[in-house]
Amino acid sequence: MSKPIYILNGPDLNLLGEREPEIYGTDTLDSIRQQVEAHATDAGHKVDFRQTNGEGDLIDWVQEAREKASGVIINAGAYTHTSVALLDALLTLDIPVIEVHLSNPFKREEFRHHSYVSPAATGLICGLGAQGYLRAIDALIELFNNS
Ligand code: DHK
Repeated sequence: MSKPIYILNGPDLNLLGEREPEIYGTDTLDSIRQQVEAHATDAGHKVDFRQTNGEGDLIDWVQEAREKASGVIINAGAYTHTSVALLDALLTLDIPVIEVHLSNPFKREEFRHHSYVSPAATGLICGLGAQGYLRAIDALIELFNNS
């Protein structure tokens, strides 16, 4: 069995469903996890889906992914816009990384237009809500198949 795809979610994403639904949609994080797991399983892949409010946890998980993951899908929440430490951790990976955002940060406040994750990402999917996670799985599988 190949290594799992790590799906790493940052701060406040545990509140999906309640938090600004007009921006982030009404799906809960648990419902997104179920959709993603079913989608990956159908395609013959395993996922390890996690959420934390801590910057250090995200960095530890990215470091763990160096050995244990086949690819990483990351929605770093607000750390996207603040964390050089997360960028440095992501730059150590030699597996594909897809950055995901439920909303389209480029349509929002100026401070959300800059991402510290993007320079380390193979690709970026934003503005598609929960569907973005499913498209990120598809993108990773395509990348695995082409490598
Ligand atoms: C989630 C957050 O929590 C924000 O801080 C980002 C991102 C956008 C999202 O759209 O998924 O700015």
